[in-house]
Amino acid sequence: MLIGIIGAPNKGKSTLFSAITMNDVHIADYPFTTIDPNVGVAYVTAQCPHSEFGVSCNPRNSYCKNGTRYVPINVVDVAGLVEDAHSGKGMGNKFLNDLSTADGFILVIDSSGKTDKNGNKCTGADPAEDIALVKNELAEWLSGIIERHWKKVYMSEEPGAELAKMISGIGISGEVAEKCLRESGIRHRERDPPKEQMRHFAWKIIELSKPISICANKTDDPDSAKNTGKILAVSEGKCALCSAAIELALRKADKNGIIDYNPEKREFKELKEVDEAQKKALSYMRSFLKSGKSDVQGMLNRLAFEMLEMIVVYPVEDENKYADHYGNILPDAILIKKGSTASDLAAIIHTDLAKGMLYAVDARSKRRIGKDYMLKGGDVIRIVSAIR
Ligand SMILES: Nc1nc2c(ncn2[C@@H]2O[C@H](COP(=O)(O)OP(=O)(O)O)[C@@H](O)[C@H]2O)c(=O)[nH]1
Ligand SMILES: [Mg+2]
Repeated sequence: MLIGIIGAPNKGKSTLFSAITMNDVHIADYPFTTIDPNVGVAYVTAQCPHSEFGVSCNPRNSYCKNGTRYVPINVVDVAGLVEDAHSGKGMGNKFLNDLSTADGFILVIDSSGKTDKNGNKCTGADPAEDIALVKNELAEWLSGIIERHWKKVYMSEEPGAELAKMISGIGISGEVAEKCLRESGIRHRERDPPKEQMRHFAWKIIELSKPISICANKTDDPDSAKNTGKILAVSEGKCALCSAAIELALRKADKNGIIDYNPEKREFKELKEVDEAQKKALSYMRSFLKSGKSDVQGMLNRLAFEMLEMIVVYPVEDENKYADHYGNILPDAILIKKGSTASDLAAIIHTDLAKGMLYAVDARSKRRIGKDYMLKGGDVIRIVSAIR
């Protein structure tokens, strides 16, 4: 799973990226600091079944802390998207194209209203306008791609299938593409559809294929409070408040062994004696977390589990020990689309495992389940296959 962090310059994308990946990327105060897309690993959280089974786990592809399993996802931090990026302004189309492989987006906006749409310092900007700007750029970008290849589509007997092929990187089916075409009022065999309809069509495709979570950043700024109401109203519940700067400070303090930070519960324990200044900073951050003005982990989890409809399952090779054949207990946590079956899980683990699959076993009930068993979040599953 790949999440793209998008937004205009200076909204805090790299700070957020740095916080959730704890990678050191260049964070600075001027546009276009990020020259190459940065890809890093962040985590979504799920309850680890180890405590339920009364065992201790040995994770391999993820990690477990205080009963919570941290499951990796990929994140890409992209250079600021400015108005008219689709026509080559700023870093232009290269970045938009880099994003086509993302499954979903986090759109970072500056809730303090102290940066304008180009990322320059100002006062009283309307952060909600940033949302419209970025959405517009995404729609223009995709409709540009479609327009360039439109001839093939309108010549085709199956325009939906042709479209799906053309934008296959976006992961949309022929039927859905056809439905979007109809809803945008574009007629079959239309040689030159009006621009507005094309843009509408492109936006529908993005909405269906790439969920966007709005990240109202810089909520630590006192001016933020007067804008958050409007931001929440225009983002249809798909919005999280965030202070990337405070999240980064907390995760750094955790990494340096000063605190034990639980990003899911938004609380921390102090581990070391600290000086007066640090004490003050920690006490400020504690009350900030309590105020509910930042929920970075919640944002990542909602994007993965609600908007992208993923679940976490735990494949094992021994349903009695919950282990792989080396004896590692609950080694892997796999993110898989809701609605997937036991045989879909087998295919993710290994093509041979899926080819020779006979049945599966639910490690909780120890019962045999069919290949078409629909997986539930938290399932611990053994795949039994004639080929290993
Ligand atoms: N007050 C405050 N400033 C922030 C926050 N996040 C980022 N910034 C500042 O905003 C500026 C731009 O941040 P950066 O992450 O480079 O933005 P990008 O251009 O969107 O990647 C820097 O001066 C950051 O320190 C935040 O949560 N609160
Ligand atoms: Mg940046």
